[in-house]
Amino acid sequence: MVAAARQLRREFELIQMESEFAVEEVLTKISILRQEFVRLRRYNPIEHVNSRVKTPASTLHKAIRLGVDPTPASIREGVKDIAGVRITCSFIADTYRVLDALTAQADVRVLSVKDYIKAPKPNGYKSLHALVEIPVFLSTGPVHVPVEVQVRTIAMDFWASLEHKIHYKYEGEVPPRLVERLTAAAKASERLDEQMEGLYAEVREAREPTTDEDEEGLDD
Ligand code: 0O2
Repeated sequence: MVAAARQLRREFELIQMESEFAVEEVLTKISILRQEFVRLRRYNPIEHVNSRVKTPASTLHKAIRLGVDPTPASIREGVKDIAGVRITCSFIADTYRVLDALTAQADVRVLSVKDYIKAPKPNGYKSLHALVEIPVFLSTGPVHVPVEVQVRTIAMDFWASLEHKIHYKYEGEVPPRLVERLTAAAKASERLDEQMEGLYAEVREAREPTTDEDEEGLDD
């Protein structure tokens, strides 16, 4: 009994450890892409990057919510977002640009892509989600670990983090007046993104870069 419990704990620790390594791999990839953009194109499309690995308790909670058997084997099969990386970009065009550059890499296997920018969730949530699989090289050989990558603009991120707080505060039962105001705020953030992108395009045109490599960043 004790041996079985120890074995179970070890397997959960392994899932946790592999997820942490996979996050490190993705963060390295993003850092390299960011540096390449800055050094060769003098443009930084990435504002900031966050990552997290779900705790075993939160993973179990998610497994139960999804109806996945709370065993290590079933969790590996059924809970794909234990590792998560969120990239916040300046402009909408950058979100697609960055995700394309990341998912085009030979060792990144794309399992699914959800475009909540083109098709926002009914509550107004916008973001690009890609579920990718990354090889992590352990002493025992490679393991392929899923990572959920979310890419969004600063305005989308601002809205999502507030919505997340409200959602948790009301445990999912958000009062209709707040839902209404959140929907209005989502529309406002959409307009802000459009205005910022328009402004940026105008500044870029005024600077008249001749090639993609000549592109000038405003902030780097
Ligand atoms: P956390 O704490 O951020 O990890 P599922 O993965 O089954 O829960 P779904 O809809 O199939 O749900 O997956 P989807 O659409 O890819 O969304 C998964 C993650 O996107 C969520 O993870 C959130 O991080 C984010 N997300 C999705 N919808 C919303 C939303 O309406 N508001 C906000 N603020 N975030 C959202 P978790 O595991 O739910 O949470």
